[in-house]
Amino acid sequence: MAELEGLEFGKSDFVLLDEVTMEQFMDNLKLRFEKGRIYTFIGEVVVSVNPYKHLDIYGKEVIEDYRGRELYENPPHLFAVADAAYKAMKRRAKDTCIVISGESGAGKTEASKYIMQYIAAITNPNQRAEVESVKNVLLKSNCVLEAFGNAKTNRNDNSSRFGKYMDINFNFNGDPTGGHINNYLLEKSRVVQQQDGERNFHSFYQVLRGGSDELLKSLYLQRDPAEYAYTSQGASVTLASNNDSLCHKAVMAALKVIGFTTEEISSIYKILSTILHLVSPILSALEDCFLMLKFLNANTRKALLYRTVATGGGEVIEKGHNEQEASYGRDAFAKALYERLFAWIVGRINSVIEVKDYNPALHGKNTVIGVLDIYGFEIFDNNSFEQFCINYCNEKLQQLFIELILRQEQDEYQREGITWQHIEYFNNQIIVDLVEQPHKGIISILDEACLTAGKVTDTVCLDSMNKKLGQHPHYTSRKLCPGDKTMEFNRDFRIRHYAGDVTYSVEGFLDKNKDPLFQDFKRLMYNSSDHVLKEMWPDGKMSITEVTKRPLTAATLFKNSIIALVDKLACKEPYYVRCIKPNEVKSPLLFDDGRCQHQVAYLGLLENVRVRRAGFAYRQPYARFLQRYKMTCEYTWPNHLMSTDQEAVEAIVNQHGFEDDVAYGHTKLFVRTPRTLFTLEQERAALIPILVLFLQKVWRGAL
Ligand code: AD9
Ligand code: MG
Repeated sequence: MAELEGLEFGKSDFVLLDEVTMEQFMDNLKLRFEKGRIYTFIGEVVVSVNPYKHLDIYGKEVIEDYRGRELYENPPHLFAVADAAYKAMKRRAKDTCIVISGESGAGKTEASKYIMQYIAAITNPNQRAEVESVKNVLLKSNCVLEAFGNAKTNRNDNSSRFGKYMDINFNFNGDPTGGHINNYLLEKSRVVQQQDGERNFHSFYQVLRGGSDELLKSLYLQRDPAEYAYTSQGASVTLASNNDSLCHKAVMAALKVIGFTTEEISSIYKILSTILHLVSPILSALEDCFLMLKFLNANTRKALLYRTVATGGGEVIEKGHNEQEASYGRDAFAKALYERLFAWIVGRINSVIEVKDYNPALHGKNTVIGVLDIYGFEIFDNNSFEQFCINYCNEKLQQLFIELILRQEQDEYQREGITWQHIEYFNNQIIVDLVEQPHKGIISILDEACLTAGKVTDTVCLDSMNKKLGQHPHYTSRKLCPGDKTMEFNRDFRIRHYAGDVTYSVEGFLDKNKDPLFQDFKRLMYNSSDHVLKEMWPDGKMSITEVTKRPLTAATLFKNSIIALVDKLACKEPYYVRCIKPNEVKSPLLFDDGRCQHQVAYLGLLENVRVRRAGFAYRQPYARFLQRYKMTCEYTWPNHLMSTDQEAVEAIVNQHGFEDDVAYGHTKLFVRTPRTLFTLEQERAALIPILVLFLQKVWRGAL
């Protein structure tokens, strides 16, 4: 077993601080970071600080140290949480989930990968081939999803530009039988536009740099990303920390392991090439791509230059694009091609890992561990629709955290009549409402503007928000606050999020929310004889007159998917990893006090410590506690003569001298520290063989 840490490394659990103050919290966090101890507990929550350097703490021996151990037996680690979630799932047949949160670059994706590696390492001891293959696909899917869904941003060289929730299914043996991935809101605007210093999705650079000469030739591609407008806008085509060429080979290998066919892999790269060529000045190269994807015909050029519209009278007419409309249509097409490609890849992986033929009667209950790695809170210089969605998602997750960790806990103490000093925390429900409330919330106002016929501009929509939300304490804009020069008239609005103020520019909001893609493109793709491409565009089947029903807007679709996600998480036993980014410059040495303190504050970590410290780690109904531990006390074994179960439980507690560590609720016993239960468990384990021997003798008539 790993040595528990000495005091020179600070307190391994924030619950052990002398006083719960921001100062002590920060001192401990900093001390531990400087000593290379990046993980610290708050009870069962792990706080992690990105080390920005390789640490030798994820190897096989370390995995063995944590395997099957109790949380407090080892120093804090992701593996401890992964093991706790796994144990709960296996021993108590509970669905569990691990929610990893923190801002961009805080280390969420790395954490999720270590957690998956841990689960893979401790399962399937008998090396059954079908389980090994499921594990392999689950692990390999990361590499593919990162290639297509991650990009270099100014905050993180490998920033996830989509949210990911992965369910891993287990059989009654505790071995993985399959899984399912949900992806959320890929930042598709990146396909056509990148800020200074940023890149498009990794996949483009990987194929350009790592594809064989033959592949590139067959795709009509030049090797240099600077050749293409979509891969060179951010003027940052190389990654210091990543080798595109090697990654391409790894992705190709992963695609094959997962089970993508040669035809499918070929279609994926043809689509990437087509996207790059959409902005090529050489028309013939673009037409070659269309040919390659088998949709070049008389309609192709028409789809790019015209749009078919249904008039009010049901007549169908063709309308020529002006230059601006044509390039708008082209960009929308490029974004949609990539988005559909990504969604299709996720769906294809799911089709391989989904649990097939699971028979609960035969295999026992199918349980799940969910791992959530979703974009953290974002505050950029320029915040647009994407940041609005991402930050709304974080509000929802914070709400879940409050609900599960802060509120339910306190509610239960109250219900059970335990003396309890209520702990104040900021409840962000009011901000969630500001965004999602029907009729009154920002999303509703946006949708209404999108549905209104005629020219409703972003500015008109902003006016409407100002009118409806002017009184809201978490909403403001320059019009409402004319003296505030940090916002622009008729363009900006500001939300006071739980994590801080964010100013959004409303420019482009309506367009991104409507997310229109002319039906002509969809039909064209659907009619391609490239099966893979066709599969991505099932809605291209509809005729123009069928399309009149308006699809849901991007914000509403996102809202619905996040509400479904929260529902999914809420019915599982949650485990939390709270990631902190120590500095803005990716340095392993720098602990930026201000930045860290800000994150600790908005993640609600101090409140978390307070609730935890005042609270009780374990609780059990009296009858269950008694059933399990009655053998450890002479007054309760084999049966007690007291008038209630509670009295019998008191007898056990008193005999062991645990009086100060427990409280008696109306129906349950509350235990403050895990060590108490651990001692009882050990005693029970030591007694069982003696009891078995005793019972065997009774049966044999020897006694
Ligand atoms: V984003 O919201 O997707 O932009 P993440 O996912 O929170 O962000 P990520 O896990 O990608 O951040 O971490 C950023 C970088 O920090 C990684 O590429 C590593 O270089 C570095 N990192 C993070 N965690 C660790 C770690 N445990 N050990 C070493 C780490 N380096
Ligand atoms: Mg990430």
